[in-house]
Amino acid sequence: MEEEMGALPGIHDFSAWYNELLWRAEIMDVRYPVKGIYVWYPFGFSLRRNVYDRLRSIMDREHQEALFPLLIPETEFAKEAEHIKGFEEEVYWVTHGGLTPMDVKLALRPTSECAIYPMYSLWVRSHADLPLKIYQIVNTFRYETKHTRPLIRLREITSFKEAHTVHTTWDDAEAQVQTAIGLYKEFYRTLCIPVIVSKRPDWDKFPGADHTIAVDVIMPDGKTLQSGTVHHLGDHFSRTFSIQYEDVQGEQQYAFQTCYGISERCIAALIGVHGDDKGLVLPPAVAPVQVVLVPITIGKRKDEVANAVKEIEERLLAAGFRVKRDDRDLRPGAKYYYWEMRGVPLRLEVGPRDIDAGQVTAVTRLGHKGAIPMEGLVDGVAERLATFTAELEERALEQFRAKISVVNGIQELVNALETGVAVVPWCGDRGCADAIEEKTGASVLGTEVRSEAIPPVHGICVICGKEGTGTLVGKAY
Ligand code: 5CA
Ligand code: ZN
Repeated sequence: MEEEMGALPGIHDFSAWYNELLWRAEIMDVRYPVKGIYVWYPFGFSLRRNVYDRLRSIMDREHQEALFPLLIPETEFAKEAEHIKGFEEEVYWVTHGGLTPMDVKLALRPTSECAIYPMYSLWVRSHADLPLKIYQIVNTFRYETKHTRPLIRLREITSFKEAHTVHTTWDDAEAQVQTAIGLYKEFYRTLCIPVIVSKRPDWDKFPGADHTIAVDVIMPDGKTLQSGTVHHLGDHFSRTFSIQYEDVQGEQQYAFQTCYGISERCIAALIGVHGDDKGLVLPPAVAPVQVVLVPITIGKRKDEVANAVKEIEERLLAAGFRVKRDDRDLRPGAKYYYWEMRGVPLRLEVGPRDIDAGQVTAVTRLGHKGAIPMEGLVDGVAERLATFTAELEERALEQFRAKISVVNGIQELVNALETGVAVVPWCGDRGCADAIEEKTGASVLGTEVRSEAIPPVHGICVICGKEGTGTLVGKAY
C-alpha cells in the first residue's frame, strides 16, 4: 500500500514535501493539462469547504453575499487607468464567440472591481444606501508569469473571496479597512495560524488603491506567503465608475471604497504552518475527518469489535463530530499512516482489550496517547480535540516566533533571513529599499508592522542612517 511508495520527504525540504503531500493526501491533482491550473480532489475540496464555511460565517456577520459575472467588457475594464495598467499583462481575453470576433472583447476577471462597480453606480443613490458591504466567492484568472504553484500562485484562482464596500467618507472607508484586518486576523486564528500585518510600500500596493495592508504568514522554509490583502481605494474608482450618493444636503458626492480578498492561499498556509514529516496536521475546526475509528481485530472477537466500533461511530456522529470508521481490510499500521497523512486530529483504536477495560485508546495527531472511558466518550473526545487545538496554536506560535528577528544592521539582516523574516529600521526611501533588496535578496514587505510577536521598532535606517521605523523584510512566495 502507501507505505511501499517510500517515505514523504521531510518538511525541512519544504518544496519537495509540499508537492508530494498535495497528491498523497489527495488535496490537489497537478496533472491537469494547463499550466497553473489544478484540480481539487474530493478530500481537498472537503477541506476547502470547511475552511470557506468559516470564512463565510465571519463575512456574513456584516456583509451580504452576491454573485457578479465572470466576463468584463474591455470598455469597463479600461476605465481606471492605474488598475488596467497593473493588470494588463495578466488578463485573459475572450476575443471570439465561436468563429465570430467580438465587437467588444471580454476579460476573464482577474479581480472584480470592473464587474461590480458599474452595478454599484446604479445601486448607490443616497447616503441612506451606505455603507454597502458585499462579498463573493468566485474563480478569477490571472496570467501569472512568476513560477506557478498549486494553491499559492495559480492562473485560475478557484476560491477568491473578495469583498467590496462603499462609504460616504474617506475615514469611514479607513475604519472598514481596520475592521477587515480584524476579520482576517480572526479567520486565521480559527485556523491556528499566526500572522503579521503590515502596510505595503507604495510601489507594491494594489493597482488603483490609496494604500494596501497585507496579512503575511511565515511558511516552514521561512518564506512569507501574502495570505490576504485589504485595500483603501479612496475615491479613485468611484470617480471613474461614477459611484455617487446624495448627501443630507441633497448634493451629489463621490463615494469612498475599500476591497479586500483572500484566496486558497489560506489553505496553503494551513498545510504549511501545521504540517510535519508524516503529512498534514489539521485543526479540528476544519479537518474533513476529526476522528478516525480503527478496529483492532485480532483473534476471534472480530464481530464484537466491529459492533463496538459501530456503536462508537453512532454516538460520535449523533454528537456532531466528523467521524470516519476505517474497516478496510488493511493492517492497522497502514491505516494509521493513511490518516496521519490526511491530518486527522484524533484516532480511536478499539480492540478486545479496550472492550474488556470499558474504554477506547485515543491517539492525537501530535502523538499523545491515552484512554477514554466508554461512558464518557463524547465528552472525552471533545476534551481531546479542544486540547489538541490549543496545542496546535501554541506550537504554531512558537515556530512563528522562532522565525522572526528584530535586527539593526545589514549583516544581522542577512543572517536573520537565512531562517525567516526580520524587522529592521528603514527610512521609507525607495532607494534604500532597493539597496536592502539587493544586499539581501529579500523584499521590503511592509511598514507599520503589527503582530503579537513583534514589539514596535524604531532606529536608524540600515542603509542611510536617517530616522527609520520597523519594516518587515522577507523572502516572499
Ligand atoms: N480586488 C482586490 C481585493 S479582493 C485584489 O484583487 N487584491 S489582490 O490582488 O491583492 O488579491 C487578493 C489576495 O489573493 C492576495 O493577497 C493573495 O493572497 C491572493 N492571490 C493573488 N494572486 C493570486 C494567485 N495568482 N494565486 C493565488 N492567490 C492569489
Ligand atoms: Zn534610508
